[in-house]
Amino acid sequence: QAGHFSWEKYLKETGSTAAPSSCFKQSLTPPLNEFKVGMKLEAQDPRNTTSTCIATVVGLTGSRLRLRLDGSDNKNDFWRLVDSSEIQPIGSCEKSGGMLQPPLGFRLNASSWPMFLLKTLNGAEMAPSRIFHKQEPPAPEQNSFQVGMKLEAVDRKNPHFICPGTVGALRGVEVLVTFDGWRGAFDYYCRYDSRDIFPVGWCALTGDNLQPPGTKAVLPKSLGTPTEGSVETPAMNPTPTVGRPPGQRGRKPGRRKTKITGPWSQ
Ligand code: MLZ
Repeated sequence: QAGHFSWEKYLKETGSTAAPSSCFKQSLTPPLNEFKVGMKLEAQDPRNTTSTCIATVVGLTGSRLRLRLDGSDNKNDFWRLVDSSEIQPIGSCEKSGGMLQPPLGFRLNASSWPMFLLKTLNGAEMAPSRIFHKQEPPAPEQNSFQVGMKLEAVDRKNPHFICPGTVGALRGVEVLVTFDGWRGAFDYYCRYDSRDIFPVGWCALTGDNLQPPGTKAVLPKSLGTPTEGSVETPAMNPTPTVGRPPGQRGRKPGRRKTKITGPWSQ
């Protein structure tokens, strides 16, 4: 498709290499997503991980589900891989002797939870257990990432986005994920076996939509670190300048009118 990001060209253009898939806790062939919007399942409350709640699939994106906890609002959606150990079929919690909990921020009085639960599950379309994946892929034995390797990573501030990134540093079992073309506001450290990082080509395989790199230059260390929100700096390799006429400097890429296509676009 025209204007779409091509890793092949980008890697060549930037003289970089992709992190080998053996570095990741992801299956070599992405897990099949057979869920449908509207299906209900059990999920760990991301804001209160000791409770198991009822969630509804409100969207599908590649091998991921967009989930919303029943009884919560629409401002706290979260995304899970279909092979995540944090989701399970309805009934699993009870089977293991647990009790389904209201989500953090339950919009009704806590005393109305049992009735709410009853009504929520009555006639609900429950995701069949056969579409869940038995287990998560095994974690690699050790952190084998190297600084400079390219990957695809969930933007944790905008978790619906998976973006091209680079390993910026290593810290024991942790990896610093940096986002290409962004100055650092979205960077995070995660464990090497995080489910939020993927090998180059993952989105192309799953059909999830990979964002193109941003357009902000990253200054070399010798020139100092630009402060957040500072004026656009002159682009330096491998930062793209294409599609950013001087009059548009500072425009947020998310709101640009013209698509930015780097030399790595097909
Ligand atoms: N709305 C935001 C999206 C930034 C996404 C960055 N991903 C690494 C913006 O345009 O600032």
